[in-house]
Amino acid sequence: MLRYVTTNSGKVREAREYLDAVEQLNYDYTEIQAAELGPIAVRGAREAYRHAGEPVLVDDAGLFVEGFDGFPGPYSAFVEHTLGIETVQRLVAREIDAPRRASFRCVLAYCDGDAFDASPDPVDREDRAAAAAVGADDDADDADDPLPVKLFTGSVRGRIVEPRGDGGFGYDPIFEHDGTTFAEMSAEAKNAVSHRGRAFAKFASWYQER
Ligand code: ITT
Ligand code: NA
Repeated sequence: MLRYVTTNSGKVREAREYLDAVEQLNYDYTEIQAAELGPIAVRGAREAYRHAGEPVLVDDAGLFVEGFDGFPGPYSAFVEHTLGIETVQRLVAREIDAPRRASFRCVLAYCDGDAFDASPDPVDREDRAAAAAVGADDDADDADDPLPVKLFTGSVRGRIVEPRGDGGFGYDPIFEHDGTTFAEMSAEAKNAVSHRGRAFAKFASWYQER
């Protein structure tokens, strides 16, 4: 049984479209402080696997505002809970000129205790490049942890706008993609273009083979 390790039920709703068998494991693994999502997800997946003793999938995501050099990025959850998304939107509106570009990124980290086939498939190649981009290889202080973790990534570009819509979760009301905020989209429409949808589409096809 695959455990999707998250405290966020919004993530679980979206994952269900790709994996109907997925079971949420509401476990708050340690999130290390890092400038990128990759090392946070890798460390989290190892800790969650050691905790659960069965296959786990960890999802680390964030909102990266271009004009703020990627902030809040890996600190998105902390910033959502301290400032709130409306304050983030007002700060962006005050400090950054339109079009106020931003992107959502998602890193899925899978661990089942076994090693992975090294033969590169197309998804592998794409994700290895993306994993390098999210800094998954820079994690010097646990480079000697032998537990293998496989990463799948997804991202989507958009812009920060005044809040609209009441679907989705987190920063969805202030993130507009092609004229529609993520909170104005159905879960299916969001999945079709979102960071998480893209990462899950890759993960699901790989996982079905495994
Ligand atoms: P877990 O770590 O337990 O999975 P979390 O909500 O803390 O849950 P993250 O650490 O990945 O998740 O933090 C991601 C932050 O970015 C958090 O504030 C989310 O609300 C937000 N976020 C992630 N994916 C999002 C999405 O698809 N739409 C809107 N906001 C999102
Ligand atoms: Na978290």
